[in-house]
Amino acid sequence: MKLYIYDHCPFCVKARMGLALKKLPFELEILMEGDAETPTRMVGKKIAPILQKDDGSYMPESMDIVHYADQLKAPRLLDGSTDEAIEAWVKSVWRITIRLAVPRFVEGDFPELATTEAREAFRAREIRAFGDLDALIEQSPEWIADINHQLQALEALLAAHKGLNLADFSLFPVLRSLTIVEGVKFGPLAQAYAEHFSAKTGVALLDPA
Ligand SMILES: N[C@@H](CCC(=O)N[C@@H](CS)C(=O)NCC(=O)O)C(=O)O
Repeated sequence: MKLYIYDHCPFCVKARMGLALKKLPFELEILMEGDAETPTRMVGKKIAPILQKDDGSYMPESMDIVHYADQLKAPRLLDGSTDEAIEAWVKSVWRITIRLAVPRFVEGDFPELATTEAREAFRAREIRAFGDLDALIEQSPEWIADINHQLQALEALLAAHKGLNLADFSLFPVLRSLTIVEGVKFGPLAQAYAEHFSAKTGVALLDPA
C-alpha cells in the first residue's frame, strides 16, 4: 500500500497512525503542495491523505483509511469507543490550534514545500482559508496563553485515559501540530503522550518556530 500525504497535515497524521499502529507495511509518498494533478487523477480533487490499496484503488478520508487498515488483520485496535472528554477537549482547542499552526506550517521545513512554487501555492491556499497570516501571528500570544491553560486541564484527562480509542486519532494530530508553536508548554503527561505516539507511529514531532 502507498499513503500519499502532506507531512504538515493533521488529517494525514491520523492515517499514518492507523497504518503504523496496525504494523502494516506501506510506503509513504509526499504530495507536493501546488500539485493538484496527482490527487485529482486519483480521487477527483486536491486532497490528502489518500491511500492506494494493494489492488491499486484509491481511498481518501483519514478516518476511512484508519478503519480500513483496522479491518485488514487481527487484532482490531478500535471497537468504536472513544474518550468523550478528550474529544471535547480537542474540539475546544481545534480552532486556535489551526490558527497557531498554519502560519508556522507555511514557513516550515516540510518536504511538500520544498520548491518555491509549492510553498507559494500552500501560502495562497492558507490565505484563502484563513485570511491574513501575519494577523494570525500577531494574535498568537493570547492564543498561546489560552492553549497553555487548556493544556493544564488536559493533564487530568490524560491521567484518566486508558488504552487506545478513537480519541487518540483526534488528540495526537492536534498535539503534534502544536509542537511547531514556540511557547506552547505541554504538561508532563501530554509530553509523554506525544512522544509515545511519535515513537509508535514514526510521525516526528515538529521543531518550534
Ligand atoms: N476530511 C478529510 C480532510 C483532509 C484535508 O482537509 N486535507 C487538507 C490538507 S491538511 C487538504 O488536502 N486540503 C486541500 C488542499 O490541499 O487544497 C480527511 O479527514 O482526510
